[in-house]
Amino acid sequence: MTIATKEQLNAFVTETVRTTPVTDIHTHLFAESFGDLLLWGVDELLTYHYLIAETFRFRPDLSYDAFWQLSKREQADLIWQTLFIDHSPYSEACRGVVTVLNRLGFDLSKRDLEEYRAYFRSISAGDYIDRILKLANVKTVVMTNDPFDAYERGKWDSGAEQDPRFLAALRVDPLLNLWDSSWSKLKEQGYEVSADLSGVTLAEIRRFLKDWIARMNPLYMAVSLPNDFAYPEDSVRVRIIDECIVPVAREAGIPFAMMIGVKRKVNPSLKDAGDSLGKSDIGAVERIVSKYQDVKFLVTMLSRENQHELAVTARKNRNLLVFGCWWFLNNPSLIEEITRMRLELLGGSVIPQHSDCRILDQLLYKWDHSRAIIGKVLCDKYGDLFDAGWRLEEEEIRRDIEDLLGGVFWKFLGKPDPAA
Ligand code: RAT
Ligand code: ZN
Repeated sequence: MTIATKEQLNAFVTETVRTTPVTDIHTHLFAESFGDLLLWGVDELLTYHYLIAETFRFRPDLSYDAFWQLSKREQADLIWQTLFIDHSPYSEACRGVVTVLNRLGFDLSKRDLEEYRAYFRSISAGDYIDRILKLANVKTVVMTNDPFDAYERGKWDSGAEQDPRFLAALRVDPLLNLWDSSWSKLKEQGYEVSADLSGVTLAEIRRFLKDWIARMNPLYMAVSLPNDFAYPEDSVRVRIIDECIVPVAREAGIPFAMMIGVKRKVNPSLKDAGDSLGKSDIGAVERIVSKYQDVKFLVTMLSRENQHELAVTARKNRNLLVFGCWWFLNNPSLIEEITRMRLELLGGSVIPQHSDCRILDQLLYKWDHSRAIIGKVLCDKYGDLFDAGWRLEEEEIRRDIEDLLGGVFWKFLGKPDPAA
């Protein structure tokens, strides 16, 4: 049906973005068969590392050690008191908890943490996964799978049943960022590697990657890179990228995802909450993607300052697909600015958002909040076309939105969407 008025247009776009199921291309969520790796429930929500950082800002009296010695439940109590009772929870991470509790149907007027906890004791992980995926309207989530994690390796080794809603991504950070300590872990897994990359080391790293690709069937390999990531460079990291990651990505026909711009542990006392960001050199991205035009790269950058040049670089390299508003960018004002700019430069050849959820429940807020902004930006973009006399069919809008929320990813992979 042809859209006849601006009002109809806005209503249709908003509703379609709200109701189109999502493929969430980067999360830290796990299927139920991964046991303790799957985090869910209100105590996990409250102890999300984003909220831990915010709590310390209001509590100069609280020592880091004292906080870390508390049980998870005590930490959650303290965070609830500090961020939700002593102050109003309008930071994005706090607002996220409010959205989740509201979407679960809790009475927020009572602010009764015990009542929320009672619900989580009453439901099984399996039922909760079903409930959240349905409520969030997320059809597939991509996990972050770490073959260096002994607990997770055990889960893969035990051949636990696969859940088709949770797909794998092979994360290789230890290989590229911590080779000095990870080479010996590879050796323990039976690979003939040495610290100085001599002998058969590079071939053995390739064997390691191929073995894990065979076991996990990952959609891509992924790494987070520091803000001073350089390419080319005479370094262990770049040798492993050039001689292991790139050839294996090419052979397996899967992309290499680079998440660039992290400054790890600027405040180690904050543990997971202690990482920061820095502006990176877009030249490094330009050089690697143009050198390997037969390899696909998924790239997201953490600094706001890199966003425009990253979008322009994607215009020049079709093997580069920009994705998501990552981590410190996953805030409404920045999502709006970045999404608007990307759609203006790249049309719909972009993945506007991923959730980065660490806790299952967060799917509700990360997607609710992002969908609202993506919808708003699309209303403006389609509205501009409408004003210029371009008439749109509902089917065309539906197609575009399905692409933005998953189709673009699957087409880039060259694979059919298994949940389509
Ligand atoms: O967003 C986060 O939770 C970060 O701590 C990181 O996990 C980041 O997203 C990453 O994948 O390294
Ligand atoms: Zn992440």
